Amino acid sequence: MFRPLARMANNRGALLRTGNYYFSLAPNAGSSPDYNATGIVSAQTGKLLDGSTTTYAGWMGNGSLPGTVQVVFDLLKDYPLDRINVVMNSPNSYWGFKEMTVKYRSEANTDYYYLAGKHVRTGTALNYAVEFPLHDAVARFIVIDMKRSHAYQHIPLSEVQIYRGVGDEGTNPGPALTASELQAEMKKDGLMADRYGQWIYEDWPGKVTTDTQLQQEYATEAAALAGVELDSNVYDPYGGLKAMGQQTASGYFRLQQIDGIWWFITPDGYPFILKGVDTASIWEWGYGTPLKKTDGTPRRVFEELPDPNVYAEAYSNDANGERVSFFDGQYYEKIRQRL
Ligand SMILES: [Ca+2]
Repeated sequence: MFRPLARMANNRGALLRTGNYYFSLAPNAGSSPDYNATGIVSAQTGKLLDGSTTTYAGWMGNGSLPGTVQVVFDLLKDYPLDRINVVMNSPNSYWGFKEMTVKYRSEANTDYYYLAGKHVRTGTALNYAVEFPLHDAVARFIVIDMKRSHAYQHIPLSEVQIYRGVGDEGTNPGPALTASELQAEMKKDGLMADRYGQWIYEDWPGKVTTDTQLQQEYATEAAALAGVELDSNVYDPYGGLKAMGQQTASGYFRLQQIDGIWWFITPDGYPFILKGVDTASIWEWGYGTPLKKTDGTPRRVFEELPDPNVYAEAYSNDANGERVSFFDGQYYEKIRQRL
């Protein structure tokens, strides 16, 4: 029986052992040859893709070492990926990690996406592995961040199992990144916010996915509020409770004790209960998000920013730095629908 060759070649699940990787900090423990590796390590000879979960790169903790160590992989071209399994087997209880993030990007995409946000270590098992699904997303570059619980914790990294997904591999890839280019990759941000300012990596009821949905929500909200009016049989024009009886109408808001209880009194003389929500103003810059890092370079955490020509009010630049508020951006999007 004859089948087209392409159909027979289903490589889903095949382990990729290709390309190079680079450590942010040379491992000072574990199995050679990664021990003390300060340059590019080949996937063919390194210990992270050697198929053994007992060979590992390790970082001994001490008071002066960075809290986070990183490793970046260059697969040399784009691959569709099924999943990445990061194995961190500890020789004893002094080894482990606190949390881990994994992010990836394809060759053409300049921005990184995180895989499943952030993984926090649970339990105390010495043999630990974290699986990150990619669902055939295309990646050439992968960055793993591993954070210590405290300065003296040792971090092990035994094996990084990169499984191929279904799809086409990249064609005409650029040259392998140099050590300094790989260092630059490790410093890049991962995207966090979508074009509505929402967290990218989770879904929830009501999460906005289209402009049409936002417009519909405004229309629904406007319709719900259209019939709302003050019941003058129950309230005075300031919200004072008529059933409580009228006190002196002084023409201003004031306090008065009635039967031993202090009340707010409206200008018309009716008691009322003051319910306040603090700092809900859309002008409150606590809702703004910094656009730049402390070194002045852009934070690459936004999939798409509000168009500054349409939503100029979403931007501010003052003593707090340059900021964007998606709250304002959405606000003006809604207002625009009303016109
Ligand atoms: Ca290994």
